[in-house]
Amino acid sequence: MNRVILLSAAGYAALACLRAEGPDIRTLVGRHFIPSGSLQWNRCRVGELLFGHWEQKDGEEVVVSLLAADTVEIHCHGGAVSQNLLLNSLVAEGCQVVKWEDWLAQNSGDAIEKSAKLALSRAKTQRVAMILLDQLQGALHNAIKDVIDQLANQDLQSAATALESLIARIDFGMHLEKGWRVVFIGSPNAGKSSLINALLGYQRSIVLSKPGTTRDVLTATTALEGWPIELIDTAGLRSSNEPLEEAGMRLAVQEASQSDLVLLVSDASQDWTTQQDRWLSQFPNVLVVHNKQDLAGGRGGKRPEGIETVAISAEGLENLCFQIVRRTVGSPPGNGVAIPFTPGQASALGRAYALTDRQKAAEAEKLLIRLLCDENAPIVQNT
Ligand SMILES: Nc1nc2c(ncn2[C@@H]2O[C@H](COP(=O)(O)OP(=O)(O)OP(=O)(O)O)[C@@H](O)[C@H]2O)c(=O)[nH]1
Ligand SMILES: [Mg+2]
Repeated sequence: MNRVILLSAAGYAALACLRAEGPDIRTLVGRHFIPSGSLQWNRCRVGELLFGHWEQKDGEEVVVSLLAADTVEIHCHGGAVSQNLLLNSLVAEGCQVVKWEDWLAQNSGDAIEKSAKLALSRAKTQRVAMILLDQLQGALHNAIKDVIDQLANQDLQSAATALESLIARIDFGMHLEKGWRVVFIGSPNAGKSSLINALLGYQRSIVLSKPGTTRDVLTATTALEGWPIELIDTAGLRSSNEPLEEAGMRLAVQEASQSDLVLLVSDASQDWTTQQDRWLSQFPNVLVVHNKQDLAGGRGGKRPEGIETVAISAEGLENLCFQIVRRTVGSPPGNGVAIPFTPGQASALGRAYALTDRQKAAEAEKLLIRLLCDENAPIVQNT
């Protein structure tokens, strides 16, 4: 069966890449591809690529590469019109369209490799991609394989220690794809939205000198030190009779309790309040920001330790970024380290550790073998 797979993400790339494969694919492509110059498609050798046009001499520009006798890769403009033109021509020739996720699943070695490829396609930053690439190249696979060997040798102590260090990296790994959530809370007008805008470098939140400007929860993702971080702007917290504003504040507290870090933004030109003390103790991971230092003039009474900023001039923002990363990402693992990065891996490692603890080496071993294999692999039966 001849088939075609759109490998590049729609709308994101300047170029699109289609893979076409099957016993007749060379002939089918040849009916639509017109090479430029003197080169001929039927003389093209494996490994060569040709530039030309699709359907007509002045048609869509394409680069066609013969990867194998039955595999062709076609590159065209990244827009939907160009991609669809090529796809439709091949579908009209009887090619089956295969989703790239399915093609990837069929062409990946083990379950971890498959998950790493999928996660890589969604990586928001290069730094995250590098870590997933390590896993794709076998870092996690090898670490699990070592534990399997230790369990097979009845070395439960070493297996448990190795599992403990893998489990310690789960929290980090689970954030790679979704990023870390940082919620900005504080009194109205303290400068929460201004700080977020300054960190993002553009006007995303609504900033006005009237207290109560932000009434909803606004989220923007950015990269700090190469890590994906979600900055969440909330409504200023104060007593209000306005239902809309009250709803906004409820959302703010809800967001804060589900975040990785709460930034308690205060106006340094105002006194520190007992209400702010209450927020400080309400959330487990809070970082205090004393904003509006330009207006503070040594006022503000006794204040807890925190970061001093001036949102409107970006003063103190470098330190703020640094502290946000330290308090969320922490100290990232070095190159080539094994990192579990999916909920399935996390749960299997946790269960294997519990089994090791109960001296059930054989069961733990089976579970980890299953983790390396595809879910449906017949090698090991479900325990
Ligand atoms: N002088 C000075 N003004 C600031 C600073 N940060 C923010 N502002 C100003 O303070 C006002 C309120 O800022 P916002 O960022 O809207 O405050 P907010 O905390 O988001 O307010 P709400 O959404 O109402 O809770 C705006 O006029 C800002 O320009 C600062 O560091 N110094
Ligand atoms: Mg605001």
